Amino acid sequence: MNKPLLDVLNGRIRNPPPVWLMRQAGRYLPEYRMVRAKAGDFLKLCLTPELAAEITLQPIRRFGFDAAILFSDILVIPYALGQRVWFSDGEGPRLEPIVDRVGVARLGTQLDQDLLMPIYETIGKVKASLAPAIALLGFCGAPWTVASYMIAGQGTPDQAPARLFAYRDPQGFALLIDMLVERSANYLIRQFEAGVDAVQIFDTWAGMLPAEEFRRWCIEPTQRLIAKLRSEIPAAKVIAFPRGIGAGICRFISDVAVDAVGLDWTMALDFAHQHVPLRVALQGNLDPLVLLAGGDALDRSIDGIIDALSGRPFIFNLGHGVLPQTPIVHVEQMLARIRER
Ligand code: 1CP
Repeated sequence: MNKPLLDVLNGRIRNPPPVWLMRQAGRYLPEYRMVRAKAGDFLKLCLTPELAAEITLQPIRRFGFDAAILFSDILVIPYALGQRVWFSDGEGPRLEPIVDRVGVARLGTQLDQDLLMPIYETIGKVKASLAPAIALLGFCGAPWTVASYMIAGQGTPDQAPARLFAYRDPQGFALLIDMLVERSANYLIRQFEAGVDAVQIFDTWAGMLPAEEFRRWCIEPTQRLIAKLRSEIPAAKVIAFPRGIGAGICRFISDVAVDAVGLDWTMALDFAHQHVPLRVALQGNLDPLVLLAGGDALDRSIDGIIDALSGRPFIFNLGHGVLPQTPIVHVEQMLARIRER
């Protein structure tokens, strides 16, 4: 069956481009807030197949996006490695911080697959009720981004705790990164076996590192993760989202074998178009704030992106996740604009 998003990942140009949004299931949707309120606990939501499948499908029913993304979180990996993880309301995720090498050694050596089983079950359920033209995306966090939460124990503006850890004890930090490479590859392999069509690797904090550390902690581990994934699933389609890397995209693309790269909203599209070879699709990069603002600014931004990238394999998306205050009519306006041009 013909899935526009997979077509693009296979190097073809689609007009209009396929579209999905990072965080397309979430708090801007009243139907999400209802299920979320009933479930109470966010992790429970991720680990209950009926609820996670329902939430994954909500934005597809409402908007008809070209891809569904598994509803889960990047922090289920630390959880399955035995770290304490919880989500306190209004404050975001919390983890028991890993402060030194001893803390790294205390983690489980294997993923607790029993804990992750509900996620693979969710994939099966979603797959069974998804129209054939719609792709199902799995995902994981990149090792650097996941490690940064494991060390800080929470979101931070600059990932200082993980950067300090890596400067003070590079070998100890490498132990954690290597463990995440192995386990995340294993997790993605299981997602493909359960039925996802492609995966996205979220490296939200890739842009926080100096060039040499970017190479060592983002580029190199991500490349190893993908190589390990493809040693089991040779045809695995992979989208990377290394946020905030600017000109670092040149190095990233030459060293990491991805089928598409997600651009954050600060990336200049003429630069990306010029430096990313045509065999790698581009994805992005509408500013989530312009989707919130709506109006002429939204139409102009959409036109600018499509005009810049419609001559190459391209997937329309935001430059980061949908903001909770985003009006639903603006998402409808966006889709109409993309599809009626
Ligand atoms: O209160 C709520 O309802 C929870 C809000 C929420 C949601 C809807 C969190 C907590 N996670 C999610 C879902 C989620 N997270 C998805 C689902 C699929 C989708 O629709 O896109 C995905 C892919 C993620 C991935 C994720 N989690 C990332 C990478 C992408 C990104 O947005 O940068 C990161 C950094 C996280 C950690 C996390 N989980 C939740 C929050 C609020 C955060 C960010 C914490 C911080 O840095 O302050």
